[in-house]
Amino acid sequence: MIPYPLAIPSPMAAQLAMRPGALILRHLRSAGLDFTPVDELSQAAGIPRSDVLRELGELESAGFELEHPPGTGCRLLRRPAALIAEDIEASLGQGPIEWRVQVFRETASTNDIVDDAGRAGAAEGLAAFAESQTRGRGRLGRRWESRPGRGIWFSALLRPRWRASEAGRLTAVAAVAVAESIAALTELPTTIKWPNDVWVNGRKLAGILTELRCTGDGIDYAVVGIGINAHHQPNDFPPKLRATATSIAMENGQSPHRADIAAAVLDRLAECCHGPFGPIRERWISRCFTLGRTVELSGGSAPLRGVAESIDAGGALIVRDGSGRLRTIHDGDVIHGVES
Ligand code: BT5
Repeated sequence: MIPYPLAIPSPMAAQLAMRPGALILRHLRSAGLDFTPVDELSQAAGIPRSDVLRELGELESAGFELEHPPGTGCRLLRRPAALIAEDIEASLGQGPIEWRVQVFRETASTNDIVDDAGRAGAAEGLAAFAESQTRGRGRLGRRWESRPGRGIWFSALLRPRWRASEAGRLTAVAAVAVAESIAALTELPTTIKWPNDVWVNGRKLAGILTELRCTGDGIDYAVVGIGINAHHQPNDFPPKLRATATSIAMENGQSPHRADIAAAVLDRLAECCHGPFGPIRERWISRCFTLGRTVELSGGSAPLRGVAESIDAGGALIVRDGSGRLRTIHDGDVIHGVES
């Protein structure tokens, strides 16, 4: 597991507020192509001048192209294509969660990193990203293909004050956050397939894996793992996925910078988790193409065929079965368009 740059992958590191490098980047970005004096950067980041110079050096070694001739100040010319924690943090808005971002070059699964932190008592708001996952996973032990550098693979630590029976909301809010963020950045017509997929034009663009630990009737912590295909071309997917998977670049011609997508999703995830679920449920319903269709369910619960009618206040799917009875489904796989 190799963190980058210099982030310590421990719950302790996760308690720190936004890094000085992120504050410097944010300030440089807002100045555009104007030079910013080092003293001003020192004030913006709350660190001494000498530390600003060290931070600038670290940003350069992470791939940021900076210009800082002696006595003139500094300006930002280019950001690297790689995912950098400071870059994501600098792109975040001000929301109800203060995200603490870590980026790993390679790890088994970002869900494991965040689960360890959650179990050790870390506060809500840790977001662990990886350029590459060697054992990225989906639900029910399935594999998640995490082509290095092509996608956004991350997990967020949340501690929602919801009952355990409302845990289905987590996947729903994450799906809304992903679908809306990508639609806002690209205008792609993103849709949601219950319970955890984001699709574009009939193919899977993103998946969500929610894992949680409950205490009694409440949720102690939740790990919301999100995988978004960004820069993939068809050959980046294994042959068996080429007919069903897609990426932002494949649908849109190109992808926004992954740090901007990541920050947009984190901002929306915080907003959706901390607001009332009612309006989020409405947003979910307006994007979901599972509703109103005849579906066949397998996986989580006993096999069932019926018409998907809605989701309830806990995020579960409501299906009317062949005998007209309403059934509440908490997990499973959906096949659409089955004749009843
Ligand atoms: C999911 O499971 O869709 C959840 C995916 C969550 C991935 C994230 S990445 C960060 C975090 N760390 C992890 O280890 N996981 C999370 P499920 O609904 O079970 O779908 C899995 C199925 O999607 C596979 O069986 C394949 O058919 C398909 N699939 C695998 N990789 C894909 C990809 N990159 N794009 C589209 N489809 C994929």
